[in-house]
Parts: sequence; C-alpha cells; structure tokens
Amino acid sequence: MKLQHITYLSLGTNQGNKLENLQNAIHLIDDNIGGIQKISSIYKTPAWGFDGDDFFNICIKVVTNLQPEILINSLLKIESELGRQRSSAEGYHNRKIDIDILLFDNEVILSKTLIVPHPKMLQRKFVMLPLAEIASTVMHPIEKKQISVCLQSCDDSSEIVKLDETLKRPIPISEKYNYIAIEGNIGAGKTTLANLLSKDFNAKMVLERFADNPFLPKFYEDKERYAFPLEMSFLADRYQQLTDDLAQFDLFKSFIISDYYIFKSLIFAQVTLQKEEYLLYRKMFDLMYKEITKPDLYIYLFQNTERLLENIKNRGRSYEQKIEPDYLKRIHNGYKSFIKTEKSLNLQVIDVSDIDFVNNEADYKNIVNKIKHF
Ligand code: PH2
Ligand code: MG
Ligand code: MG
Repeated sequence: MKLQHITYLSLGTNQGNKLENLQNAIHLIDDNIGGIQKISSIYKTPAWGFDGDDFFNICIKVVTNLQPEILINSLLKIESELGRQRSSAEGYHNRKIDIDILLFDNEVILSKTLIVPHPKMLQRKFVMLPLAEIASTVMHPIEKKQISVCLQSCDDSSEIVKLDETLKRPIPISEKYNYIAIEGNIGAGKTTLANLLSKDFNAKMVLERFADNPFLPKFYEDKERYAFPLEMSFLADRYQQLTDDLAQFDLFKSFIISDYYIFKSLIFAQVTLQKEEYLLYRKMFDLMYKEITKPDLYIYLFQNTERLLENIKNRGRSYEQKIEPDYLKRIHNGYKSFIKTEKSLNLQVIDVSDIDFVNNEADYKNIVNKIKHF
C-alpha cells in the first residue's frame, strides 16, 4: 500500500472559456494526481493584486500518492497542457489556468520550489471562501486554527460572487466499485495488474493461493490422472478463501481486488475433466456458487497465446514450463464462451495483447482510464 495524502488545491482562470478550463483541469488532475473527493462551488472574483479580467476560482480536495515535489511538477505540467504560458515579466498576469497547492496533509514545507501552506492563502478571499466551503474544520498547520476561523480574520474586501454553474466530479474507482475481480488465461498478467491497482487505489487484495495446491505440479505431468482432484481442491480452496476473506472485509466500506473469480474453476474443469467427472463436479460447483459474493466489476484480460507462453517462461515456475499452446487456447475458448453466456456479471474485456502495462506508464494509465470510464 502506498501512502495516501490529502491535499487541497486552489484553481483559478481568467482567460478563455473559464468553465471549460476548470473542468479540463479537474479531469487532468483526476487522471494524473489522484481521486477528487470534493469540489467547491465556482466563485467569480476580481483580479487580486493586478488589473485583469475577473477570475473563476474553486478549491478541491484530492487524495494522492505523490510526494509534494512530484505533485508540484505534475501540476505545472497540467497547467502548460491547458495552454498556460508563463511570462518572464514581474507580477501577476492573465492566465488560462493556475493551480496552487494550499495544504498538504498538515505538513509545513519550505523548499526552493515549494512553500506549503500557500504563503498568501490567508490574505485571499478568492482562496479562503471556496476552501472554507469544503474544509471548514481543517486546521491550518501554522495558524493552528480551523479554516473557517481563518476566513473570519481575512480582511480582503473583494466582492466575490458564487455562481450557479457546477463542475462534474469524476467518480474515483474506489467509490465506483467495492469488489473488482481480474481474470484471464494463465500468464495474462492478472496478479501483476491486481497488484498495481491495489497499490494505486488503496485496495485490499485477495490473491489466489495456487502455490499451495499439491496436485498442480502432478497435473502438468499426468493430466488425466490428476485433473479431478486438482479441480476439486481448487474449488474447495477458492470457495473457502472467498467466503472467509470477503466476509472479513466490510464490502460497503472497503475496496477489494482479487486476481481470480471462482467461475474460473468451472472453466478449467470443462477443459480438463471427463464428461462424467464434469457432471459430478458441476453439482458441487452450483451449490457453492450460490453462496459466493459476486464482483461488481469483472475484468477479463485478453492476451494472445504467444505472449502467454512468453510470460510463463519469464516467470519461470518449473511445473508450468510444459504447458502447450493448445491447452492455453482451450482455456481461452472456455473463458470466451463464459463471457458470451454469463450476462449477470458486469464484465469488461481489456485487450492487453498489444500493450505493456508493466513497463509502460502510458499503457497502464490507459487501462486505469478504461476501468474508470467503463
Ligand atoms: N491568482 C493570482 C493573483 N490574483 N486573483 C483572483 N481573483 N484569482 C486568482 O486565482 C488570482 C488572483 C496569482 O496566482
Ligand atoms: Mg496562484
Ligand atoms: Mg501558481
């Protein structure tokens, strides 16, 4: 789990389509900085400290994994992406967008590139009014007073108007879902993706305990002999883990990511078992399946056979090295018909055959965005 920080940001714009500038900034912050928990109303404010057009100002509350120095650089990047051009002349200037860090947890930061709390925030009503709206009881770490109290002692007499227009808050993944199951063929990258997502979004992980299964190495040696005990023990183990682990978490408060879903038992059993064995197995499966909590998002990672084999080779589990391309294709077809027929799951297929979400940050972000906007 990465450390999560709460930061309050002030956004201002006095050029171009101001409403659009704010909304675009919000989307870029959601994509690159972290989940946005609160957005204040929009306030129309006269330019403070210079002659210029009126501003639209807001404050937002963001949860981020970024350290302050990285955060400020990412914000500067967003500003220039939104068309801000910094002038070398002294003083304040009109701008399409300005994003300032007001508070970062209750830290006091005095570095060459960054001062937090923002040194001028207490003198500016265009900051304190929207901030008090979303953070009235938060303490200012130097004043040691609540923001609402700091606002009362702010003697900025600017005439500020609250507008009726509102901004859309992108719903963070952790608010949208309580339980995400990531599925896919052997070597598709399920565990890797579950790991990355759970770190980024502070989720609890439920990982498959394949390593404990004594039948798995035997199965790859002699499939016919060991298929039935293998599938039965996987089923029992998955059932036990899902009922225990999911019951432990409060499904409505926490956010859980697993690298499997119990239905994979049936998909593998269909491929590995004889007909009569499968019918017996199916009876057991149906009994257990009724009791199992269903994920509110089921992600299927599609990977082509060639790269599955490559991944299996790279992770180097000795007993997996004999897996044949044909076996992987049959498992894939099992998943495919499951995906076609199972209409009760909220199912998203993500094709990862042409991307590398482990080594390429943009590919990873792309997956996150697909999940977010699904
Ligand atoms: N930002 C400034 C200077 N003056 N005035 C208003 N009303 N709103 C701002 O966001 C603002 C300002 C420097 O960043
Ligand atoms: Mg500023
Ligand atoms: Mg600034």
